[in-house]
Amino acid sequence: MELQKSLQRIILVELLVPLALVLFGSFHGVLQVIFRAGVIRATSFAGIEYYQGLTAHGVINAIVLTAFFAVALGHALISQELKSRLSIFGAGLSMGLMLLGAVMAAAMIYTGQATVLYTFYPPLKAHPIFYVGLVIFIVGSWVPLYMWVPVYLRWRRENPGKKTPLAVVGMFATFIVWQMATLPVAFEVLVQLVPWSLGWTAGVNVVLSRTLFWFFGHPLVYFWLLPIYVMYYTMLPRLAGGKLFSDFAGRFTFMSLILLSCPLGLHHQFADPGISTAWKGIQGVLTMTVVIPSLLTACTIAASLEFAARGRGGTGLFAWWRKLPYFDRENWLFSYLICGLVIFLFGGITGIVNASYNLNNVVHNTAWIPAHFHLTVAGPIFLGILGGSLFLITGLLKKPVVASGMAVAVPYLWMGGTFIFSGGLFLGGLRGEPRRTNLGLTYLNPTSPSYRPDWWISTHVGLVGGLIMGLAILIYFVVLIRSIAASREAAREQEPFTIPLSEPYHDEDIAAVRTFTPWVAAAVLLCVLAYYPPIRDITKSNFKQAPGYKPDSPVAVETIR
Ligand code: HAS
Repeated sequence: MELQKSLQRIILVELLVPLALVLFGSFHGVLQVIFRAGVIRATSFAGIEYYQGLTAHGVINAIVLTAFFAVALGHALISQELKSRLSIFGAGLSMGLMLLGAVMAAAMIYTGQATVLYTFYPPLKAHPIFYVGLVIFIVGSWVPLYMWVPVYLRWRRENPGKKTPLAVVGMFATFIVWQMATLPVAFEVLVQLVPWSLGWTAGVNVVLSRTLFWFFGHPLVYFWLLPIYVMYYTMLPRLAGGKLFSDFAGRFTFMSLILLSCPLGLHHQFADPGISTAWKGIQGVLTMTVVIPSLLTACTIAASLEFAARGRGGTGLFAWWRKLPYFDRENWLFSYLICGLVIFLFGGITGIVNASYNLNNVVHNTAWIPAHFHLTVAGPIFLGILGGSLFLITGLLKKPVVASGMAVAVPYLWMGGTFIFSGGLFLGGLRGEPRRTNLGLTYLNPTSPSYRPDWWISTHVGLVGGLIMGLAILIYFVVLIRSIAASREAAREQEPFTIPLSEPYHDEDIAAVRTFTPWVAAAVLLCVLAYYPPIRDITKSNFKQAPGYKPDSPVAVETIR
């Protein structure tokens, strides 16, 4: 069944608009490494302040791009796999709200009225329009789940006893996690930040805001990861020429991420005052449990790749790796997914370091942390989105991918750049180099009393990596624009566009992963157990209400209006 024409147009807008913004987001990323290496020794460049650019970089790349991609991929997969038409009104409403919210937030960032970084927690203070824009964006991203539920229930009635397609399970898991995660942040924004930014309240309980933010912020990373896991489980084995080793492993991973994504955000606050060490310790242990679905994914995907490689004549204990289609131009999407997996091995290991309560003291708020998250969100997630978007855009437009050799080069260049960039940041982080700091003004400035010559190597290694990443993005856009400009392919025009999905090798049917209800109920219960005691302690503590600040000044600001 071909996707409805109007849905196709909505999906195209949801992919193309954020990708266009990524040009700005990436430009600010490249500027970051230049500032940090001390090549630019100024508070601003081209009229954009250092922290303003950092805010745009984080909000565009980590929030706007990821959420739009999840919605677009979800629409395509749910419609295709349930062979159902979706509500165009619902899809259009969701797109309209998300675009409006993104434009409001971007306008405030670029006019210098929302320099609050992507975490937007107080005492950094933004214009009310920024917060209202965020709320509208989030509400828009809630709509798809409520559109898909009736479609899914109808499918279940019409297909009694049939297993829900794995891709559908994965997309529902993504948006259930998103729904649960966004409730606390909606409370933070509506009850604390909007009244404060309007000047109705004098200050904010910062510890409460940070806790509500990280209640959202950690599941946010699984909201980013889940659509990419959907691609790993349902598309990668087929792209490799094989089958998914275990269907159960996929279902268990998706269900267990519903259960485990939310109740562990305190591992971002190991260094915060006002929260007992007992609850930090408990959530630290829970953080280690969320590693399990990812380790299961590593084993299952490796087994699926081995099955495919042996089918292509691969032999030996490890030599079969050589038979995978790493550089196949016809199968260019494989390279985006495999490079993401290789990067994620290192992102995952460094996440386990961060989650260890004692080791976290060494790396917290240092350059180590952005090194970790560029091997996760800027690794598998970003490459999955770049590859997935190019695939969907050209597929829906029935156009060929022009310069497919260049398309294959992008993920390898990006992977090399990311490893070099993150290598520099890891090294710097272990030597105490701070994150979110315009190092060129002070620590990388030989005339400053704070000069740290021992940070020169790490920041310059980071600079080289960042420039390579910037080059990879430019090449990607050359491929994308040339492909969009190419003529339609006659052969493709005859065929309906479908996303190629893998068959399972082991098709287990296990009752525990058949329905969402017990997993969602357990997840809600676990969240209450994990968060009620620390939030009660915070609200009973006598914290002073903090006034607003800007990131580059130690002096409190008046209400920004
Ligand atoms: Fe994290 C901070 C712990 C995963 C993103 N994380 C961050 C921040 C971001 C982020 C953005 O406990 C910074 C937030 C800020 O601005 O302050 N993280 C973890 C842990 C995991 C983890 C335990 N993080 C992610 C993912 C992210 C992400 C995924 C984005 C999508 N992280 C932390 C902690 C902090 C933190 C602390 C706070 C630190 C602080 O002090 O501020 C785990 O989920 C990781 C599990 C993953 C694995 C890897 C499995 C490997 C796979 C690949 C297999 C490869 C194959 C192919 C098969 C165990 C699936 C091989 C092929 C060949 C050819 C070899």
